[in-house]
Amino acid sequence: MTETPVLHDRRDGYSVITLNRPDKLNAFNEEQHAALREALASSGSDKECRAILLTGAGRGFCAGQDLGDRDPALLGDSPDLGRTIETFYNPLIRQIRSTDKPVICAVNGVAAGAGANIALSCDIVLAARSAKFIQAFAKIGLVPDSGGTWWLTRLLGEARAKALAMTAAPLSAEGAAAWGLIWRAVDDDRLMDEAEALALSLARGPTHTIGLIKKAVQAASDNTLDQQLDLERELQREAGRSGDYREGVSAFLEKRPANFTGR
Ligand code: LHQ
Repeated sequence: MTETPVLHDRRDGYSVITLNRPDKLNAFNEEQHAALREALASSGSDKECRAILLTGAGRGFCAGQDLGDRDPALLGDSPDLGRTIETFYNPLIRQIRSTDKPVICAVNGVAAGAGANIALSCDIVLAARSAKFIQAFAKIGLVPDSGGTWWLTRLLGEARAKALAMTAAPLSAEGAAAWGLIWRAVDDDRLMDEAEALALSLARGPTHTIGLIKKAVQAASDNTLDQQLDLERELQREAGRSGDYREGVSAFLEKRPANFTGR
């Protein structure tokens, strides 16, 4: 077992968080959950950190739950997996969705089970061309969790959602990008360069406004158009009072690059 289940690297304006149990394809045990939550929380509260990049060590991104830790043979007659979900996975997904900093996921290899759905909960997902997304749950008699049924249905529609979830068929990175499940598939050897360039550009962007954009887009699918128009009005009011709006317009009028401070 690796000593540090999550690596947390602070870079120039952003942080890189790496799931680090490569021998298990970064499958989650409780230590890895705690370390990831802690790394996300500390990036969230760090004023110098304006974007978060999540990836995996080794050849996989994440194979979901470490099944050795949830082996029914060891759990007794009436295991309560709902408790695992409520204690570990749901808070993690809520944390990723509610941090106002953009979370980029660089899917470096297979993303299976909850690992696929943790990737899909991030704001911008890049995947190595060799990576695959697998809703592996049905293969072990479980239903997709960590928002899987929500992401698949919202992003792909019922037909594809049901087929992927019921068959556990792997979906290639290119297929995921073509279907609109992720942002882009990139060549394997370019993945981290592209992901880091994206993190850096977001870190140098109007961070507060990017948080407002995240809030608006996430609210859109639950809102009517009228509600969304009202929300946009409120968020634009807030963005219009930011220093970055002032700077963005000055830079445009002066034909120079904007120097955003994130406030
Ligand atoms: C693993 C795992 C793994 C342990 C690979 N655990 N060791 C929530 C609530 C509570 C309980 C249940 O779960 C959940 C949420 C979930 O995530 S359920 C879904 C759990 N995940 C899976 O069912 C995926 C299981 N893994 C696989 O199907 C394959 O490993 C994939 C398709 C991901 C990759 O296949 P390969 O590239 O052929 O790699 P491999 O199978 O040879 O795995 C490499 C090693 O990693 C191997 O160990 P070994 O000692 O033999 O080298 C695997 O045993 C280990 N590993 N996933 N989830």
